[in-house]
Amino acid sequence: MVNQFKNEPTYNLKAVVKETGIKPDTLRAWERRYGLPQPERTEGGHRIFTQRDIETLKWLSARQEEGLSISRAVDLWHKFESEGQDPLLSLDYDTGPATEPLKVLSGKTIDESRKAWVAACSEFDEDLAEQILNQAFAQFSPETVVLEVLVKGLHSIGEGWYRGEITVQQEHFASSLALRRLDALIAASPTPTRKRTVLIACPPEDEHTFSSLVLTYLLRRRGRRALFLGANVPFAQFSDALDQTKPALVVMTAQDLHTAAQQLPFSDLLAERGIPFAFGGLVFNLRPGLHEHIRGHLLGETLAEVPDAVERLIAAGAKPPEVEPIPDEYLNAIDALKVKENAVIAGLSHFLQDTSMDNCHMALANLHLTRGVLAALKLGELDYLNQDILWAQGLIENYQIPPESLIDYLRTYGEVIQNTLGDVGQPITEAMQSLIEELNAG
Ligand code: B12
Repeated sequence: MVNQFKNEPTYNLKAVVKETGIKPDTLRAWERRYGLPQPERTEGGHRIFTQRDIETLKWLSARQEEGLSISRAVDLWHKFESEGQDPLLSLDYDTGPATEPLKVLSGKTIDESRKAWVAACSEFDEDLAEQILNQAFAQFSPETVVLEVLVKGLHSIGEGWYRGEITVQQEHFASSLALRRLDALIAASPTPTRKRTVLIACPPEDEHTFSSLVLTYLLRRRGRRALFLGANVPFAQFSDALDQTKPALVVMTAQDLHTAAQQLPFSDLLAERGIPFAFGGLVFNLRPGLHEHIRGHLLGETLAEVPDAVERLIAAGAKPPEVEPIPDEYLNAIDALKVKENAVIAGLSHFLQDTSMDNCHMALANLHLTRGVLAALKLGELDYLNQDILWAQGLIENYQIPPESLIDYLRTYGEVIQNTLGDVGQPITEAMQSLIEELNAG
């Protein structure tokens, strides 16, 4: 039998507990009941484990994460051994008919696992993608696999889509595999040991549930009662959910400017009710300082930081920070744009009908820009639009759309705002001009 893991007894119980996250009592019980693993003893009678023992424990724990009971996981281990296979090198434990020979081998680094997973998803090879994940879970801690394979893998798939190298179908396929695995991990996570609840939600119109699910899982692994409310959570009746769940903290994740602003009514309500509010997501990483406009706490730049940040906030009973009031001219522009949004869109369609822009792109651009403008006004800083425009500029270049169409579009948008809203639309018209200047300069 292949045995690539070192067999010298080297690690004491404390080191093994730290490395595997398995409690000492559980380790002893597995040894007593199943003889798996069976560490040697020092002269003083203390257990001393080999690297292989550690890998065995991680393997058993990974099977539990996948939903197997410990006795079933041990049976599976023995089944491999009885077939002359090393369980640590075997993933093909489907009890159904024989499947294709394994295409991956154990011992990959986590970076290699991620690349292999992304490649398998891009090939729509579901079996292989799943095998790679199973193997990674047997080799590394679940947190490592979630953060290093799923999170970074989806990130690189998203960037590939942006560059025009990955199709929407490949991205959706990879996302759905990642989401499915996270659901299974969450369903199999241990019963909470910490009583107070963390309520997690995506703001209205944010469909990006993946990060919220990751942080739900990370918090559950720490024994925290984390309740995920789902995508696109409406503000209406949110107060009732607070009454029912009495959270110690509410967390929202937002990936773009529009949904960052959608958090504002929630942050105000939570501040009024004295419930701490925290948030994070790509939009905050791309716009330093944006978080200062929301009455809550930024949880950091990465998902890995979230569990510690959450515990710190709960322990401190964090009070909401004060935010600068929004200038009156912005408030007036928001009211006017909301009332006349349909007229603005009709005006844009009229002026753009003879350009190269097709109706579908135009409808998307109108929706995104108007939402972006409203969000930037509500967050008190029209410069936050710059990032969106740079993103749109990169996207259209990557998809070979003529770059001047963006400048034409922004100019028309400014003119339509001027015609429809009059003076009250001045901050928006000026913002369009400065965006055009920036694009021309760059
Ligand atoms: C999967 C995906 C989708 C799926 C979501 C499925 C789901 N249920 O989650 C679907 C198809 C629904 C989708 C839709 C859209 N998407 Co999308 N999507 C993605 C993708 C590929 C992954 C999103 C994700 O889970 N990110 C989490 C991880 C993988 O991303 P990350 O940025 O590396 O995360 C790091 C940090 O940002 C940070 N972080 C992330 N979240 C959080 C949360 C907290 C609390 C903290 C502290 C930190 C943190 O920590 C991570 C590192 O540890 C990204 C690509 C990307 N780069 O993120 C695009 C992306 C987010 N989507 C994007 C866009 C534009 C859209 C759409 C508008 C597309 C469209 N034309 O309709 C819609 C909007 C839908 C909506 N109303 O919300 C853009 C956003 C651009 C921008 N910068 O504003 C991205 C970046 C793609 C791109 N490269 O352009 N999307």
